[in-house]
Amino acid sequence: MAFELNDDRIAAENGKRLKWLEEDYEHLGRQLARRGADIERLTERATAFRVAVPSWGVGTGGTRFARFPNPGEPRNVFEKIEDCDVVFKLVRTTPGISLHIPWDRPESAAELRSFAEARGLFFDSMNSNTFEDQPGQPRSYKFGSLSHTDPAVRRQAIEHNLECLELGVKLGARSHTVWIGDGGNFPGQQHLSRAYERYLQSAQKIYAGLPPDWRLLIEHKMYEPAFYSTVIQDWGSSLMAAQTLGPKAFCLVDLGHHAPNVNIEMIVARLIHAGRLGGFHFNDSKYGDDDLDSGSIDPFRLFLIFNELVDAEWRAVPGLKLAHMLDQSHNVTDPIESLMTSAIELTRAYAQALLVDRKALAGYQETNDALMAAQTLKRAFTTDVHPILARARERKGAAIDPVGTYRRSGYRAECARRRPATGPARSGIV
Ligand code: RM4
Ligand code: MN
Ligand code: MN
Repeated sequence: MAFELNDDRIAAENGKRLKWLEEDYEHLGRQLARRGADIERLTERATAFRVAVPSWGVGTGGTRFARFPNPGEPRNVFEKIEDCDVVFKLVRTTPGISLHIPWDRPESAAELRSFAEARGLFFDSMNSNTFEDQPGQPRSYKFGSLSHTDPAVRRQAIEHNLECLELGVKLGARSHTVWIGDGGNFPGQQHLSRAYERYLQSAQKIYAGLPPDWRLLIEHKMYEPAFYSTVIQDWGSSLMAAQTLGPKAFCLVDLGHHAPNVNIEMIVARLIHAGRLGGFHFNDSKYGDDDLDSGSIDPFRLFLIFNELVDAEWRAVPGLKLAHMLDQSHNVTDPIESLMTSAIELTRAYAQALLVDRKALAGYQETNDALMAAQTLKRAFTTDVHPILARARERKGAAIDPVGTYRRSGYRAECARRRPATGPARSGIV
């Protein structure tokens, strides 16, 4: 099939589905009106929802056992942006791209920026990488980076982060995400307090280099690659660090970075209370940092997280400005399909959270009516908001059926022709 994926193609595909969508939308609109909800208002909010895609998410991921690449994988940052553009065209929720440096370090920042902007895309948060060694790098991160015992290693890690800021300014980014793999595998290997203090001193130097309108996002992770202790292991360490650094430092919650069964929506609520919730890396997991597609394992948890965010909006919590990003590793799917589906799942959780009858919920909470309070959330969660999401996409010129439209476009086959495999590429994914 000849490759074709442009606005006309999407509109033609949409034309075949419009009548059914209108029927479903009208029906849902009548149902919601009976509940006192205005479907048009919900559709507007769903239309405005945005999440950034990770540049590292368009290549096939891998585990420490193997990587099974798809045909036509992107071979450089420009090809990654072409794939991000396809995701964007089909869902129109993902104009932002989060870059990982040095994986995506461009030769010319200006060229990369105009390549993205010509497609209506922009650069969201920058991500530094001091969790692996790059070829030719003078000092090793084997025993840590920002918290390393050797000041020369710390300096190298700080400088890398400052380089990310400099590059980010040229690319038009506005925030920088720092996740470190520092930690230990053995009790006693690291002095737990001193390692944290060294991290804070290094982070202060990065913070001091932040451009005035930027935010520093601190990402915690319980374990991996260090398996006994991790320097920024939880939201407590992250919050203390943000508070120590200053008002431009915030905490980033990656959904996969907690112990199983941890109540992440509680963490979200606490960070909102502290005025330090800065953003998310969305993904889903069953056991650890599985980086599975958002909403694929526990959509109710995702809904409960969005419930906290919508509640904060409803309470008009000041200063809440969140960086929504996907951080996933696609091992068995076409990454473009996973990213589109995940962006839709997030919008779904958001639309469902908007449907919570907050006045009723507050009343049930006040009177300790546990059953009805829970039912109020469940009622919103069990509403099939598909017509709202499809309508929002169709109005933006995106696809009513993104995966179907993508598959019929022949894009992957075209990529396989244009981008012959370059050998057994490394995963570039942790
Ligand atoms: C880490 C963490 C970071 C991501 C790397 C690739 O586990 O989630 O956000 O940049 O993986
Ligand atoms: Mn992450
Ligand atoms: Mn992770």
